[in-house]
Amino acid sequence: MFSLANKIALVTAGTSGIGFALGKACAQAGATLVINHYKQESINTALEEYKKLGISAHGYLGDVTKEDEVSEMVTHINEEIGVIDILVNNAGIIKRTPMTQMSVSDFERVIDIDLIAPFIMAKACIPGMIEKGGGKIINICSMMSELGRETVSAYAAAKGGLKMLTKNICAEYGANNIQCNGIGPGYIATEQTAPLREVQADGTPHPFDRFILAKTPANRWGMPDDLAGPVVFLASSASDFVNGHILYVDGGILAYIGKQP
Ligand code: NAP
Ligand code: GCO
Repeated sequence: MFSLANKIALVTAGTSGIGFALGKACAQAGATLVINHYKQESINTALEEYKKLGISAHGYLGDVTKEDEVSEMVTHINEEIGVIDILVNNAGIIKRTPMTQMSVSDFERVIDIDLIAPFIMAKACIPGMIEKGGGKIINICSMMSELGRETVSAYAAAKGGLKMLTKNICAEYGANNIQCNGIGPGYIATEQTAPLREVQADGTPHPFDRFILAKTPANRWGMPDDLAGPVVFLASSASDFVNGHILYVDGGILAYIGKQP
């Protein structure tokens, strides 16, 4: 029931970080892997990395915030590879600025990529899924789908909205055998969180690094591969009766008040 054989999985920004780990997991579970990015160079590099793992993935160029590019990309994938069975909305950015200092354009950019793009991608993929008799949509949410934190107002608003978009796709298309769920990663060691883990000039850990370890019962940062099992579960028939759920893969952060300093 955890096999993805004969399924076509599209991972947006499946080129690095969490996206690469999600793509690798889907491919190693048997899926035909399709990755997307808005830079051809990123696609080319990633395809080489997948090849080193024995995975022959397909790459398609497109900025997920642009509906025309997404529509063209999905049409090409459906024609050249096959109708997409599994959509993983992974592409995302964060801007860390105190809200009163954040420009409206910066706020809008985060919303565009982290919330509106998953809407655009799902809107493009759902008709094919319905025709095919069903599908899986997995939205990459966040701790910030549940919690606020200083400087990440746009990101929290987007990821909170993504949680509710996930539930609404479930509500609207569950009858078409489409399961739409989210994965809420905790703090994962990728490029995106590198600034929060930078060793200080005096050689001591970043204060935020210490903070997250104190907030995480697992007492470690997550690694992208910690998300492999969860994504295969939600992409496979093992989760056919799971819908509108956000699966938090956070080492226990959301369950824990935090270690006493
Ligand atoms: P990352 O290393 O920054 O990767 C994000 C990817 O999205 C980058 O390749 C980025 O490309 C790409 N991207 C940005 N805008 C795009 C667009 N318009 N079209 C296509 N691709 C675009 O981040 P990550 O840590 O792997 O995070 C991946 C996802 O997990 C994000 O949605 C993030 O919010 C979420 N998440 C991360 C963590 C964590 O702790 N790392 C925790 C919870 C959730 P460029 O970098 O080249 O612009
Ligand atoms: C931050 C981090 C977080 C993580 C992730 C946690 O600045 O707080 O970047 O937002 O990326 O979303 O789940």
